[in-house]
Amino acid sequence: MAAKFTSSLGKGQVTIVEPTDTHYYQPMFTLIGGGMKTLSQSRRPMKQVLPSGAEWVKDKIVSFDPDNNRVRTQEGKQIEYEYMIVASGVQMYYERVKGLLEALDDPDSGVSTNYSPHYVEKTLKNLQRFQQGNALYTFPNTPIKCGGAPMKAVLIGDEYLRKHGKRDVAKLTYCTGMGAFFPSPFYAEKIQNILLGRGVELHKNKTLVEVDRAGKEAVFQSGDTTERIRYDIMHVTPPMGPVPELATSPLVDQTGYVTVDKATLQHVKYSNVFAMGDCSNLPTSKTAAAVAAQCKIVYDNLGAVMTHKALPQLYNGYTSCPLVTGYSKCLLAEFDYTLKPLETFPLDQSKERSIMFQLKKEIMPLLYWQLMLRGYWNGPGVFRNMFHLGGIMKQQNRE
Ligand code: UQ1
Repeated sequence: MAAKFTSSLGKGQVTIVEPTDTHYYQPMFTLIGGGMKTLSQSRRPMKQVLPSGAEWVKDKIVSFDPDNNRVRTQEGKQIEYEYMIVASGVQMYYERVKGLLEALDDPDSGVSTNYSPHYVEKTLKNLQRFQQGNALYTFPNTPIKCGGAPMKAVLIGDEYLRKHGKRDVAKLTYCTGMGAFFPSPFYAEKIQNILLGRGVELHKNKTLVEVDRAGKEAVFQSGDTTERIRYDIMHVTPPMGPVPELATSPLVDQTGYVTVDKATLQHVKYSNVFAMGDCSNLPTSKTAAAVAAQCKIVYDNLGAVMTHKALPQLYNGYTSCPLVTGYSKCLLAEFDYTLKPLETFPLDQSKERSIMFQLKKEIMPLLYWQLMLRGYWNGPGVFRNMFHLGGIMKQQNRE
């Protein structure tokens, strides 16, 4: 968004408040955990990815004061704005699972998570060291970013163990704290069949609450009952939530996410504020693909606010999950607020395909670095419309 608005408004008109030095292409983390990419391929210096015409304040916002159009930073700066886009993402809350951080920090614990650059490389190490026994995979009871990633970890783990002759001495178990395996029922059924076909034991409504590193046991809660499951290796998806600085601000609802109109992405109370991506309360799945589609909405609608025009764009909730199912195949789920498929390509995307794997592994990173970060990628809507012109029709929003 900074790149887009720097182009249209000119040099010095955009300020980015961003405390970190390094930008990660996080969608690559799943592949790093499987040894298909390296951590260094996923990162760039922040300076290199921010638009040169924008001012970078390398500091952290500690409080939002939207009634006075200003924010305060950790170093004590007050920054005033005419318009603001909030895009702070979500934060990991490791400490909500007792013993989790200690287990992640212990190189020999067998516990990892693909959700962090600090721990993602452990996922591959754990698979390499694994001899036999239980491989556990968890999903918390909070909304998370990339809801497909915990399943990608188990499917890649399964194929790794098969390739190395260890699958028949391994028991793979997947436990989610949620009541469903995937938000879109259409894809949920396909994905559940893939997991069952690979011999993965599946549990719903089972939340990881403690990691007992010494006893190599994971403690789960379902309703009032607790259960201990032994693990040899475990991939944990930590609970996630809004950043605390935002959660205590006037911008959010009781869940801590920024209250925006689900179609226009404009804040419901402060008309000069927009939010996008994971920090918003948009009722869609938190993915980079969703953000890509939201770029056009926010750019055009905020542009209209600046020029006192009616808001022209409405977001349909588009989101996408390239569900990598191993070392060569991928199912490309795409859906909107209705949760029904809204697919780009004129083929059945709910099938595992190697072309989709190549799209995920080779094309998406290029598209992200070269186009999206420069303000030139607004999601695949143009391609979807193109493919569906001229009779290459596939029924959209299938029941
Ligand atoms: C996408 O736009 C996007 O954002 C850059 C992703 O994040 C990495 C994706 O994974 C996907 C699948 C899309 C959607 C793009 C196409 C071509 C379907």
